[in-house]
Amino acid sequence: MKKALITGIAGQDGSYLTEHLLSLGYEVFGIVRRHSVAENQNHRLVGNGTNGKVTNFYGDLMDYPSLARIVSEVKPDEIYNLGAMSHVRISFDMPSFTIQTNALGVLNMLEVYRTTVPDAKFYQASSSEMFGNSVDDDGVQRLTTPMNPVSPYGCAKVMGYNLVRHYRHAYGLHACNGILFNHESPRRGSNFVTNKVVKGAVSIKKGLQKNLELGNMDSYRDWGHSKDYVRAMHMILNHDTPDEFIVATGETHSVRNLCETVFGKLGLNYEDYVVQNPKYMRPEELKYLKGDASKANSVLGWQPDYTFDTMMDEMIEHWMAVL
Ligand code: G4F
Repeated sequence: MKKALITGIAGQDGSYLTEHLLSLGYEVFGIVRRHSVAENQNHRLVGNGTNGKVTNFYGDLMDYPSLARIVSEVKPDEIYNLGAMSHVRISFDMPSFTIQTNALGVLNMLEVYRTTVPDAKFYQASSSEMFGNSVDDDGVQRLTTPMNPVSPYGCAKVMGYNLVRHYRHAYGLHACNGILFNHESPRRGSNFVTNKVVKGAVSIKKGLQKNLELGNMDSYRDWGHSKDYVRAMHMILNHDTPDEFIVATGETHSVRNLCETVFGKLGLNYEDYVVQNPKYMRPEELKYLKGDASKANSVLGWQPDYTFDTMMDEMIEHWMAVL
């Protein structure tokens, strides 16, 4: 039985990855940060079939002793470093914490990995936010597109990405980067735009809310489903050679189009309800993302199951049931 250790196991991707790895017969271990509301620590892992099947430890990417203790105890075959401060706008409010967690935290994990279980495999959750406003002439970001991050989050992720490559080359480690474009699901935090729009539109439909306040409506994102993307993580890590891969749908939608689609599916016109609030604008905005996942498609055989439409249907169905 292979052992996988997941940092950030309590997040959207951590919870779907746990389910995927359990279905493949892995023994799964996770690291969770202490939260003052005990129930909030692992609510995504409760009631989805993983109860009692996962061993979680308290730890933190900034707490080297906790990482060293957990890795020596578990001796994982695979490490998935998904832990991060994942909200781009909030990274402008907490730049130092973001850099510490998303850059130095990667360094801490890599050091523990190198010195404790160097024969294991290491996956780093790299991000399309690293590209910033770089885009090739044909309107696509690919592995050769320069990285020009436009947020503390993006800057930190570039450092993590480079550290992983450096550790691979310097120490011969099986350390990989998955550059994942935006990926969503009903488990997405409701302060990210997809779930915020879906939850808001369903609340309006049910008469629970009058309007929805958003920031920039004219940015574009390449939105896939987290369930599809965690499958790619496992494929990336289990490819013969450690490498970099982009995971994306190759389709882009504006936030405005997201609103139009979601409100439209509920028989509403978004223009009647959506208002802009400068509070949700960013000091510098990443305007456009559309990824080229052709290497993941051809080398790994990865393909998404969800489309933008089926993902939105699933998210709407979720909030219709919850609210
Ligand atoms: O949903 P978002 O907050 O996602 P963002 O910033 O693209 O970051 C996500 O994807 C990255 C991959 O590229 C990940 F690395 C990162 O961890 C995270 O998962 O915002 C998407 C777009 C932005 O352009 C934002 O300005 O939606 C725009 N937006 C407009 N109104 C809003 C809002 N975003 C949020 N969160 N809230 C709003 O009210």
